[in-house]
Amino acid sequence: MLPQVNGHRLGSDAQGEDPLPGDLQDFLGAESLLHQLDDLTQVNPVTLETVLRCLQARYTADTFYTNAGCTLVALNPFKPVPQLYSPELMREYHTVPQPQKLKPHVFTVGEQSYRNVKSLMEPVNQSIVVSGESGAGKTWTSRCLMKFYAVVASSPTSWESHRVAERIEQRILNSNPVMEAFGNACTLRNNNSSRFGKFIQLQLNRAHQMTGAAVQTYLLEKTRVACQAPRERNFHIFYQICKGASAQERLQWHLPEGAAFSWLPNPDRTLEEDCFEVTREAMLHLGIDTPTQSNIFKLLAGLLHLGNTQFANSEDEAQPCQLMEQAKGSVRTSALLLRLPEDTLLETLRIRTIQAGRQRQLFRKPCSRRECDTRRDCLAKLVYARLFDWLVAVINSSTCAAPDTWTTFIGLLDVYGFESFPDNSLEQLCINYANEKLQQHFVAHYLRAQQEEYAAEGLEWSFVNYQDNQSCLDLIEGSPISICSLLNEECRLNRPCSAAQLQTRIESALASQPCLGPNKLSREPSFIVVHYAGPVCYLTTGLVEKNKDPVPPELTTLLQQSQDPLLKELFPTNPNAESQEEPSGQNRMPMLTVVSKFKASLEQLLCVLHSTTPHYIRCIKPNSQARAQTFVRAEVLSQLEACGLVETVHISAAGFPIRVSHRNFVERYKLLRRLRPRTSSGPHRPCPAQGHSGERPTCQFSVEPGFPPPTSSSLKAPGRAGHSALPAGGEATGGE
Ligand code: AOV
Ligand code: MG
Repeated sequence: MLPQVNGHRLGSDAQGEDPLPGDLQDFLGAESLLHQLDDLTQVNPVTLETVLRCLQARYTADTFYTNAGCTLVALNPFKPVPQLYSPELMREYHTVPQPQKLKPHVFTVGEQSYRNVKSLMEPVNQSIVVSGESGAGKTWTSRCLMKFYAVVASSPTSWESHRVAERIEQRILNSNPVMEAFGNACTLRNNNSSRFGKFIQLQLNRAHQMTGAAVQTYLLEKTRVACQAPRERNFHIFYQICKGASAQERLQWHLPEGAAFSWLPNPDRTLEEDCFEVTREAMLHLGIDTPTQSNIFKLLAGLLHLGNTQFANSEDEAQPCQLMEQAKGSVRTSALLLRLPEDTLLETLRIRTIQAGRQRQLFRKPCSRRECDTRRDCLAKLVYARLFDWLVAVINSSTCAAPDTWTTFIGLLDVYGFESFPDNSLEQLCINYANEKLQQHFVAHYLRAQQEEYAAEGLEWSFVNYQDNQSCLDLIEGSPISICSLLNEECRLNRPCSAAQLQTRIESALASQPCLGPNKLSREPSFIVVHYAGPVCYLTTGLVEKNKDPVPPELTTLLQQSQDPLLKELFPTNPNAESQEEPSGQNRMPMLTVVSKFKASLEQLLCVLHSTTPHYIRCIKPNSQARAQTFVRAEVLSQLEACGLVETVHISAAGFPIRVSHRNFVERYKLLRRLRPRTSSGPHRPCPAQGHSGERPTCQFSVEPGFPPPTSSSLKAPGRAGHSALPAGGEATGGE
C-alpha cells in the first residue's frame, strides 16, 4: 500500500511500479503536502518510511517541531531560528484558548504543562522529559522551556514585586550558563555536551507564578578534568579562564598567554561556549561576588598547573619518583595557587601511607610513576567535583523558594544523551543506563500502560507491539546478577581482576542475557550491551577501579591543610563532613560504589517522575556533523527506531488521547447532564492517558456545541489510523 496524504499516494511501493503521468501529479501533490502534517498520526499508513518522509519534508520546509500523538518531536535545526523563540510567540502560545491548534512547538508542551498545573480538575505536578541522543538538542530545549516560563509565569506587575520576580527569573536563567560552563564540554558528538544530568524543579505559588527553582544534578563526569579523549576537550570553564582572563588576572592566576597545559587539549579551537564574560555575569546574578569568582578561577588555574606535574620512573623502588625537570615549576605554581605547602603536596603525590600489622603501624611506601599519576588525577577530580557540588548548592540557595511559598512544580529533565564512542567506559555505561531508565519510563507509562488499560476496559483494541527494554535493564541492573552487581562484587572482594578476567566473568555469568551481544567490535577486553538505541562496546580496562573511585585519605588531609578560604570550605576538617574514602592501607571496600550511588539517584528521580504528569519531547539529530539543512535519512531512521516513535504514533492515532478520571468527569460535567455527582474517594491523580494509572478512566468523549472543553487538550476521535490521512487543520472531532 502506498502512503497517502489526503488521498494522494506517496512514492512508489515495494512492487516498484513506475508512476504514470497522472500518478506522478498525485505523487508530487502529496509530497508537497507532507510538510503540512503537524501530527504524525495524520500520516497514513504509519510506517517508519512515511514518518521519516514527513519529518524530512518538514525539516526541508524549516518546520522543526512535529507532534507524534503524546510526544513532541523536535528536529535540531543546527542554525539560529530566532523568530521561532521570540517572547511574542511565547505570549501567543500562552494566551490563545487552544495552543495545540497553533503549530507544534516546545511552547505548546510548556503551556500544556502550565495549564495542567493550573487546572482545577487535575492540579498535579508536571514533568517534561526531554530525551534524545547526544547533540540532539535536549539542553537547548530545556533552556528554551525555562525562558518560556520566565515570561509566562512571571509575577504580577506591581513595581516592587515585579522587581523581585525579575530577579528570581533572571537568577533561574542564569543558572544555565554557570552550570554549563562547569559541567559541559566539547565531545566528538556535541560541542556543548552536558557531562552531568539535571532535573530542574520550577516552583510555582498558588497564583501559578514562578517563585523559585531547585536543581538536582546527577553524576558529573569528573574524570574529564584529568583525562580527555582524543579530539575532545576539558570542561568549558578551563578554556574560558585561559582565553578570557585580563592581563592582571593572568598574572594573578599564573596563566601567561600561550601557556600549554596537558589538561587543556585543543585550546586553539574557538567555540561560542568560550564566553567567560557571560559566565562571570551569571555568577554575579547568582550572588557569587567577584572576589569569590577570582578564588574559584585561581583554584582552577592551580589544577591546570597540577596537570603539568609529570613524574619520571624511579630506578630504585625504595625511592620516590623524581619530578621531570620541566614539572618543577608546575608543582610549585600549583601549590601556590591552591595554597598548599609544596613539599607536602609533593610528598602526598609520591608516597603512600599504609597501616599494617597488629599494632596498626604506619608505613610509608613510595608510589610507582603510575600510582603518582593516579594520585595527581584523583586530587584534581576531588577538588573539581566538590567545587561543582558547591556551585550547585550556591545556585540552589540563590534560586530555591522557601517551602511555604510554593505549592506545585514543573520539572524539566535534561540528562546526558545516549553515547557510543569507539572506546566506552563506566561514564558511558552510566549515561546509557540513565537513558534506558527513561526509555523504560516512557514505555511503561505510555506504550504499555495505555494498551493494558484499553484491554482492561474491554475496548476493542489490537495490540501494538513495541520494543520493551526491560531485558537490557535486567542485564545492567537486574538481580541477582547483572553488570552492576558483578562490578560491585569485584569492588567488594577487592581481588586482582584483569580486564580480560572481568570480560570472562561478565560473559560467563550473564551468558543467558539476550542483551549481552557477541563481542565482535573490539580486540580489547570488552563486552557489548545491546541498548535500545544500538549496541555499545564497553572496555573492561579500569572499570572496577572507576567503580570503586577510591580517594586516598592522604589527599583529603592534604587539602584540609590549604590556606585557601574556598578549599577550606570545600574540605572542612570536621571528619563527619567527609565522604567515603579508602581506608588507609586496608583492603576494606568503600561502602558505596559509583554504580550503586548512581542507581539509587536514578531510582529517586523516577520516583519523582512517577508522582507527576509526564510530557515527552524527543529531540532528533538530523545529522551527526551538526550541519544546518542536512537531513541524513539513515541517521534519523535509527533514532526513530530506537525510541519507538512509530509505535507511539500508532497507539496515539488509534487510542484515546484524553481520559479523565470518573470523579473529575462527573464534577466537571454534572451541570450539563442529569448525572448524580459521586463522591469517590482517593486523591487527585494525574491523567492516566499521560502515564498514570490512577482511578479507572472514563470514556473518551466528544465536544458538544456550547460545552466548555474539559481540558485544554484537543479532543480527537479514535481509530484515525485506519482513515485517510488528513492535512493540517483537518482534525476530526467526535467519538463515543
Ligand atoms: P544535547 O543536550 O541533546 O546533547 P544540545 O541541546 O547541547 O544537545 O544541542 C546541541 C547543539 O545543537 C546546540 O549547541 C545548538 O547549537 C544546536 N541546537 C539544538 N537545538 C537547537 C534549536 N532549537 N535551534 C538552534 N540550534 C539548536 V548531550 O548534552 O551531548 O546529550 O549529552
Ligand atoms: Mg545536553
